[in-house]
Amino acid sequence: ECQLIRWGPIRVSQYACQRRTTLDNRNKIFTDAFEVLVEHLEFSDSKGPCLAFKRAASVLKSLPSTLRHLGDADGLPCLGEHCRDVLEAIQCVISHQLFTSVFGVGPKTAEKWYHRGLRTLQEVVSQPNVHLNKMQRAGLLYYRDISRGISRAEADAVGRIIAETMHCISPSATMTLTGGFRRGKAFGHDVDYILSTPESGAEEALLLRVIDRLRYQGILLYCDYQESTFDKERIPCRRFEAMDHFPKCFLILKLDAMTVEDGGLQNNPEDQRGWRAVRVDLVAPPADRYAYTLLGWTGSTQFERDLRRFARLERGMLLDNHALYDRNKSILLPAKTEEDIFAHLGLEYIEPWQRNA
Ligand code: 8DG
Ligand code: MN
Ligand code: MN
Repeated sequence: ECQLIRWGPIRVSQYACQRRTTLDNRNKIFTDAFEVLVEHLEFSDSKGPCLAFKRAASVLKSLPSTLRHLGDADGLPCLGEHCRDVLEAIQCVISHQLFTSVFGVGPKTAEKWYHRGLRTLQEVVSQPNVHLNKMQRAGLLYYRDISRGISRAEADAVGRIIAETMHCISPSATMTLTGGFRRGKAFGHDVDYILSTPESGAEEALLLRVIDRLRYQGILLYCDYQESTFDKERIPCRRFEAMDHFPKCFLILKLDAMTVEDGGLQNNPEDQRGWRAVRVDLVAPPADRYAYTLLGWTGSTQFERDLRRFARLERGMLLDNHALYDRNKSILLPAKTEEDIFAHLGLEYIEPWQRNA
């Protein structure tokens, strides 16, 4: 009689013919990865671990539950050290993706939670000794809505609400769609807008009043306001800074279904609330910084990174959301439009929808 290894309440054989394996694979995320590795190895000369990976994947397919912790694999047949390393790497990546998908959670927090043995958002919420800041609490509270993505129709509805609110305060203020939607994306994780006043200096007050009015309308679910730290004397910045110094806010707004043009919210069909939460970013640069901010906030992140790298390495210039500086001539280069900045850099103009790098 061959050996059936005890694994929790069940016994697992090393032979597939002694296991019951249905199509209901609870460990698909791992078995897919093992199968990719096998295909990769079959191309190269090191076919050695191929069979081991195939056996490991097969054992995982037979299990009644998902392996969340490395220790869950203890006692399983066909899962040697090499296979367990692969398993652990995948578990780590999955947790990282899940945790950083929460508004307010970055790589450091994600790593901390992973090392504390947390694997699901349910576990994070129900652990009494996990400290959550205000942003993370909001991120978890509205997680289902926020992780669903925003459609173009919803983004347009958000735009109409902000524009109306802003024009009540200041008829001459302007609003520009930026971020992924400006690049033509059909879905986004948030909606990004630049608010601007014709005269430099009035923008921060405008942004604060817009936030106040959104709160008064009862649609401000969360607001992280970051005041201006912009100092004209300190440009250009020597170091690369991911964040700019302009007044901005990271919001969660309550979007009513009635305000969405095609009537459709990106909600679950069983969701009958008639509203959803949406992430909205607003930034308010001084009027003379508008072009740099528009270029910086339009993205994509990789496009921006390479634009700055090109400026530095090919032109000896420093570009950020605040300014463009020519190091050789020691002058700041003025720009009213994105076209002006491309021209200063000696680059052909690239349209926003061509910046999805
Ligand atoms: P998505 O929302 O559809 O996922 O894509 P996205 O619109 O390209 O990404 P994003 O995370 O909304 O960021 C839009 C751009 O804004 C991106 O290129 C980075 C840029 N950005 C800055 N400064 C700042 C800042 O201070 N905070 C944030 N969140 N983004 C900034 O240039
Ligand atoms: Mn965006
Ligand atoms: Mn954004």
